[in-house]
Amino acid sequence: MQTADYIDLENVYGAHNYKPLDVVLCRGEGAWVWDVEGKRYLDCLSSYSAVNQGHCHPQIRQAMVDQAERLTLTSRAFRNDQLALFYRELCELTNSHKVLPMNSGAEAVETAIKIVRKWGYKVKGVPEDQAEIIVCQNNFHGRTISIVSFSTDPSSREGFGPFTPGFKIIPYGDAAALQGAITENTVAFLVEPIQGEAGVIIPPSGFLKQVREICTNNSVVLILDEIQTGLGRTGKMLAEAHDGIEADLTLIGKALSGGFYPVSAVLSNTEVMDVLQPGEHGSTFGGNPLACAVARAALRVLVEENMIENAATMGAYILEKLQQINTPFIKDVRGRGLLIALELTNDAGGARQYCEQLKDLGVLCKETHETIIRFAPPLVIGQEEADFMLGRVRQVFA
Ligand code: IF1
Repeated sequence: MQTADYIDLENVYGAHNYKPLDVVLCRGEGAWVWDVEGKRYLDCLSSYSAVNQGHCHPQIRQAMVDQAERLTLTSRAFRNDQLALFYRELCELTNSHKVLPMNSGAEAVETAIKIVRKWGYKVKGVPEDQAEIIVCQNNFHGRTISIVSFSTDPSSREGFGPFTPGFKIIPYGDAAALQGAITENTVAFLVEPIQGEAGVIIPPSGFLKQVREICTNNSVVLILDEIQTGLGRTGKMLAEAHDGIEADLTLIGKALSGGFYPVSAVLSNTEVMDVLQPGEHGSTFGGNPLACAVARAALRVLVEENMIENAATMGAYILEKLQQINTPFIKDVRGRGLLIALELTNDAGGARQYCEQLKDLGVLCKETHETIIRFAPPLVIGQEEADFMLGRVRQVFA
């Protein structure tokens, strides 16, 4: 079968909820992937930051194979010998007190919403069913009904009502708006340290510090969604470290498994998570031994192979070189670590066509919204690979 055959089959049998680039991949190694025609591409999306460690990292793969031969799933009705070690290693690496393991990012978000609501009623004294959670405009936290209930993106919401109540929306990066939106029923503020889907929007400096203070002063739980920004992507283990703060609840997913398996987690720095009692929350697959073994290896290689430092240095290098590209079609280049966006001017003709051209030149990236190209290569990217990518980007703007 060739590229067109796979695409035809997908169109016939699959739901049409995506519009992917027409490249059919069948192999990956490090920062590179290959399509079914044997053509090689530099992956500058990293499966939306789920393969920070590079594709098919040999040590993560080995951990997965070894564990798959021993034990894959116990359910949480019984204990397994990977979970405790996963908890301890994750807490030590992220300076957290407690972990609640789930599978997808959206599930971690849902879990945090349940925790802070319960905390609001049990500890803060909010009247039953009155808990409010504050979120930001242009947020992206996932696709479940509750999460799209507080999305401001029409295509995420339209036709999916009725929606879950209890959310208030404020502008991103506006600490005064947060202060103004808080009432005695506010239980939490949920925010991305950098808005990914919105186009790599970096808040004004000092925003997260002010947010931290406002949340502390008003007994509001600060939930940072680090599902995309966490685990090295921005050049720190967690993006919160750029602002020298700590969230009360931190959500991670994606790269927690290095792309081998869906693994997510809610991390807690406070007693908030203690409100959950047996039977009140869980998941068949959450915390299973295969997931834990994979995640342990994924975290280990991230640290041992200095991927986070590499994200900081290569990210700064790529950002600087992108900023030097001289073309009337680029409006802004911004980023932190290896989460980088090129925003095009309105007359550039749309980001999609540049992504198509880059694909033909051997670089895979994806537009977000009409005018923004996001570059988020695996954190293992080297100088030569960065130069390969930069050369191709210069070429499409020449
Ligand atoms: C898709 C974007 C990235 C996330 C944050 C929670 C989740 C995500 C900050 C939910 C997921 C994804 C999902 C993916 C596209 C993607 C994405 F373009 F939509 F914004 F990464 F940039 N919080 N992000 O970014 O995690 O339930 O998917 O595991 O195709 O929808 P999930």
